[in-house]
Amino acid sequence: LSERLKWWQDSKMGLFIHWGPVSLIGKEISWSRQEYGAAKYDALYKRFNPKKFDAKEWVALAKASGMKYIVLTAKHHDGFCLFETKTTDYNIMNTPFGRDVCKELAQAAHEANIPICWYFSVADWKDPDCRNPKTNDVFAERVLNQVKELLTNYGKISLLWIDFEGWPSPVAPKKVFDLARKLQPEIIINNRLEPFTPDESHAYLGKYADYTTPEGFVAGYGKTAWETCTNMGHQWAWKFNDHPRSLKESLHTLLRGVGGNGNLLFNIGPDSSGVFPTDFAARAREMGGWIEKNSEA
Ligand code: FUL
Repeated sequence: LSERLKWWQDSKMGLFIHWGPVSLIGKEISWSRQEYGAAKYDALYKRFNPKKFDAKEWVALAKASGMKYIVLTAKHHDGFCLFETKTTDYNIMNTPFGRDVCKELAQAAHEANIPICWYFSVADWKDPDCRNPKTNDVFAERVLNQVKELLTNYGKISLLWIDFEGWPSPVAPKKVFDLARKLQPEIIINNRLEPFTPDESHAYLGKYADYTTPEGFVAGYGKTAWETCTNMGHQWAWKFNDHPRSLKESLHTLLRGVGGNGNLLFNIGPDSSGVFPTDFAARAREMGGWIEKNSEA
């Protein structure tokens, strides 16, 4: 496999973070929007004020847990941007919090020398132009501008975890890949933008992608680079009364992946105050301790 992927394949485990105003209600990010009521969901950001958010703490947790890269939902399907953007008012700067989360996390990650990466959905359930036959071109431009902001304003971005929620993609895949690779020549990009395999296993590498992304299960595909993404708990975003998997199950998930030459992108959702739930943070640190203890000097 290519040199460009080496740091990432050597990393073995990364921290996946699904976060946004939805953490105020403890429901699933994006997918709960309809059921909860789109208007109500879309207004949550007006009271999103995660005063305890401390980027350095997040980075410290990843480091102590043996997680060697961080992937944050800069934008999920609900369209909310955790970064300052000129493309829409629906962003973190217009919350009572008013601080650019991506900027602070990128800065802390760079200082600690841990690769920072963005999860980015090219879909947007709030934006009426998305997949609108008349205005989708305008929408696609908007999305490309967001990609440009995310890959220009925050220093080195090591990986782009692109996603969307159903075929067809509202933005031409090649445009996203070309732009990303132009702005960040060494960037690693996942396979989610190209057609899903029929069983939705995300096993199809596609023409442009670097690696595949099995979700919720551990499985390698021949020589293709791969990374399982799954939850330490039971939902991507923070959930009331959730609890982490046991240490044994967490480690099994990691080791089955590593044994198959894959990565584990382990997800924890911070709460609406900006903090990782104590039991999740503790479990993550336990994993780090186990790795430390069982690694050769
Ligand atoms: C899926 C998304 O729809 C989920 O909400 C989550 O972000 C997962 C990693 O990818 O396709």
